Amino acid sequence: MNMKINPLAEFLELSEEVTDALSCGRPVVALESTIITHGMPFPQNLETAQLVETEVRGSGGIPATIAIMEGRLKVGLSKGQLENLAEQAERAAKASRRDLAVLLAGGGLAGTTVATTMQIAEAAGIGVFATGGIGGVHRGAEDTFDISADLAALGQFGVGVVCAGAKSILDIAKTLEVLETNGVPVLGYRTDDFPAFFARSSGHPVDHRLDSVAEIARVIDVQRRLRLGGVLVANPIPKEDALEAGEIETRITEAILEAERGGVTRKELTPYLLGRIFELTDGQSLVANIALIRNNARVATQIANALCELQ
Ligand code: PSU
Ligand code: MN
Repeated sequence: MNMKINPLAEFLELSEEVTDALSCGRPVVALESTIITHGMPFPQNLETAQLVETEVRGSGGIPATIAIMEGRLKVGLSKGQLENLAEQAERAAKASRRDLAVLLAGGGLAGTTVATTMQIAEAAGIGVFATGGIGGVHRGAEDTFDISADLAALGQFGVGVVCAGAKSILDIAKTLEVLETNGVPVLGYRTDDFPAFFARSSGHPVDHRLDSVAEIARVIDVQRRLRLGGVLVANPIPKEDALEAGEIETRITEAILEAERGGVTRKELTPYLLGRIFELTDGQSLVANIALIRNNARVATQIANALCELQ
């Protein structure tokens, strides 16, 4: 396993349960924690994190929520640690890749983004990761150059990331272009169309449609063995939970305009937009958000299971 030679190993701290599961080839699913610290308000952030872990267990997997605590890379949090992170969200940092060294050197507390979670999951030997939506190319990036580090990480780290596409706070066409540049296969799980988080379709096609978790697991397996980087699995929000596309689009546009007027940029931009969308939809977006993450956790566990069967 590459864990031994990965330089991050020095800072890794796997829970006993995750260590055991990995050593006996049981399915493990990595989960990010920026959604806990910066993606949702308390106490919904804690409730969601717990529901997602329960979803993984219910599908026969072991959840490995990843976060930075006291300068250690935690893989698999105890009940108390998860509660702590959710309650202390206000003082936790948002750890993208450029923040890692500072947080490790200084002993900080942080939620990990998709980028950092992928990096840590790969170092821990975990092949599948479930999240809600990835970061990407922001609208207006031709002026701001605001492109999430998630897109570079997807090209680099050998992990399959199950998401519900990307929120239309992003420029989805440009996001797909950068994924292509970075060599990331975008697989649609039972869909031809890249989903737009709250809506099942963005109007942009995926690279390849695959209708079974076994086929997806085989692609992730080859990608990892050849060290080609990550795989993005796009899993649309369940029909019954999807929001009306026009309605949510109006709210998103409103939130983006407010951010521009308020001069919100850089690492604050994504959390700001997520928070405003939540407020502008009277919490309706949060209900959809929780439903799609649970759905992603379920599919990710099935893929992790199929990956175990290959090995
Ligand atoms: N998009 C969402 N929900 C989220 C995020 C993005 O719909 O919670 C979080 C993820 O952790 C993602 C990060 O990795 O924001 C991207 O932040 P930035 O755009 O600053 O790279
Ligand atoms: Mn950014």
